[in-house]
Amino acid sequence: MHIVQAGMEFDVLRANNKIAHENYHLLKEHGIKSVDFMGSIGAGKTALIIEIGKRLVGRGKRVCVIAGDVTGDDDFKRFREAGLDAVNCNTGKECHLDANLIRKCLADIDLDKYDVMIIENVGNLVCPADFPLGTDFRAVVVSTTEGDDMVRKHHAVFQHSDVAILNKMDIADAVGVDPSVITKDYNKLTGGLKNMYTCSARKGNGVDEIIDAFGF
Ligand SMILES: Nc1nc2c(ncn2[C@@H]2O[C@H](COP(=O)(O)OP(=O)(O)O)[C@@H](O)[C@H]2O)c(=O)[nH]1
Ligand SMILES: [Mg+2]
Repeated sequence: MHIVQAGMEFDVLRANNKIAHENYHLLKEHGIKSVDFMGSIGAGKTALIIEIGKRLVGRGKRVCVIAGDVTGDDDFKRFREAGLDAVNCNTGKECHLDANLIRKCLADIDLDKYDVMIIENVGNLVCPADFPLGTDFRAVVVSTTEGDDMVRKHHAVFQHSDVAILNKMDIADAVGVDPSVITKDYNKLTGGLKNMYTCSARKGNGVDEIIDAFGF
């Protein structure tokens, strides 16, 4: 029984990776750079994407955001209210986006209109890691309010991400978290090869450095 389940899981992941590959090429054919933002509920993904999106639009980039959520359109509305083009993508009950859902979203978007595609994944530090969507970059956002053990507890999502971000630096003191504990854990996990970006989506500090990391 266990072996059958493992086989099924392997097939699902393989099918996802194949479609992710197709999404990647579709985005490339249209000259679009893309990033998938993963992270817990409340880490500040929406706030950070709005800040990044607005700055990119200010630099003349044409930006589209895909708002991934289990149900509802709260984040989609926040993106639109911030003046960003956005598409809502509900998973129904799944705890992560997958490449097939993104393929369906991309089919409804006029890709010639955009330079940058930003995807907000469903709030979750576990499941999205296994499901690449076909973006150039995968980013993980954690925040000081989640405590100082996020890297130690969630190796996989950090190992599967190109860019790691620690948000809510403005309230680290207030919640009694030392950010250096988190950044040191990340350095240890990545063998010192990569640094974690620190920022405050609320205040705007550190956001330009994250944009530079993507090369948008
Ligand atoms: N103080 C502070 N609050 C933040 C920051 N980023 C996001 N928030 C707040 O944290 C809450 C969750 O943010 P949201 O963007 O919805 O998180 P998401 O669930 O990851 O998309 C909201 O009330 C935000 O205003 C930050 O850098 N500093
Ligand atoms: Mg959100």
